[in-house]
Amino acid sequence: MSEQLTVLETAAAARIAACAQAADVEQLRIEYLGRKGALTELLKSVSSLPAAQRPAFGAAVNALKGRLTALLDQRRAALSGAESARALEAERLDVSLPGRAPFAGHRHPLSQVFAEITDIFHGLGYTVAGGPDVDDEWHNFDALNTPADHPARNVQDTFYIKDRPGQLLRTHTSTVQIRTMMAQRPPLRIIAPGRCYRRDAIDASHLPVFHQCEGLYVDRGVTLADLKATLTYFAHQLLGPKVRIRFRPHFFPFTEPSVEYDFSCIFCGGAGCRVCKQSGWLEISGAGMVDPNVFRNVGYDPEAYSGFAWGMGVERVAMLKYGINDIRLLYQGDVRFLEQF
Ligand code: 2U9
Repeated sequence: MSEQLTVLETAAAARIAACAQAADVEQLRIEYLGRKGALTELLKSVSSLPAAQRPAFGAAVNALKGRLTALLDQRRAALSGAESARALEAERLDVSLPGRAPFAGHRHPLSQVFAEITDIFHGLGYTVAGGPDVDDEWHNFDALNTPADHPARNVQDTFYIKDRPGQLLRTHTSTVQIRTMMAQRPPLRIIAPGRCYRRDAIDASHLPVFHQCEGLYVDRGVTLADLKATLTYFAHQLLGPKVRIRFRPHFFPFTEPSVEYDFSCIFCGGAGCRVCKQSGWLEISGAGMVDPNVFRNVGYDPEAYSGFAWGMGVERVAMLKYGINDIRLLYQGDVRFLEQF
């Protein structure tokens, strides 16, 4: 009998040691110690033995049961340790790797230029003024001393609102300065950034909807020297201290005298390159001393007050600043283009 137990124990120990998974150990526990297991059956058979042998055989089976239970527990513990080690290894994270920065986006280059222009003029004491995109001929043309036969008034150049006589989409933000002057007495220092509309055919430098930032300074004794100093300061703040500015005589109905102003080319320093078409200068826009007729139209006394005004196309400034050669790129929403700025 005890030989039979030794054989069973040797086989069971070998099988337990060979288990590769916790489930195999459980299978062996059932096989040996379960309700119909080998050891359980042996214990049941005790009653069929001669009475003299029963106590020793029962004790031997119970002792074997204890040893097999211990072997099964050890193997199960060893396997669950190995299994969780394998699971941990599979989930291993290298916490020392640099993180992936989330794509946060940034301001559109046009908005960046708007913010820069606004900041610079804030620093000079200007406030931002706004007005409606849909305005009327008086604010857009008449008040600005633009004659009735001026070509800019043509339906080929200006978007008039159907069925609303005299109403139009403003062609410049000068309407904002007119409205502000009508509402406030001098001194006045305002910039008027905003959307404008012109019936232009779309090409690399024109869009029918674009943005301007205009400025107006009215007080007693304001001169062209103030205008020149202001735009020079602006150029230095926007593009750096080496940029030079030049003025060329021009004509606008709303300013007298009028000028066009250029900045020295930021790409070649003025030596001449492809961007400035070898001229050394980048044409920015126009400016001038407010025409006395404009002052009369809004009820300001031109004998008491003088002022200067300037305009600039914000897309043009952005294109010059960032070296962009096609205005349409600013409106295509292509992230590969936009993320460069
Ligand atoms: C008032 C009086 C005068 C605003 C001015 C310009 C010259 C100018 C251009 C900017 C880019 C047109 O769209 S653009 O090509 N503008 O050259 N603008 S003086 O003069 C004013 C404005 C308001 C009451």
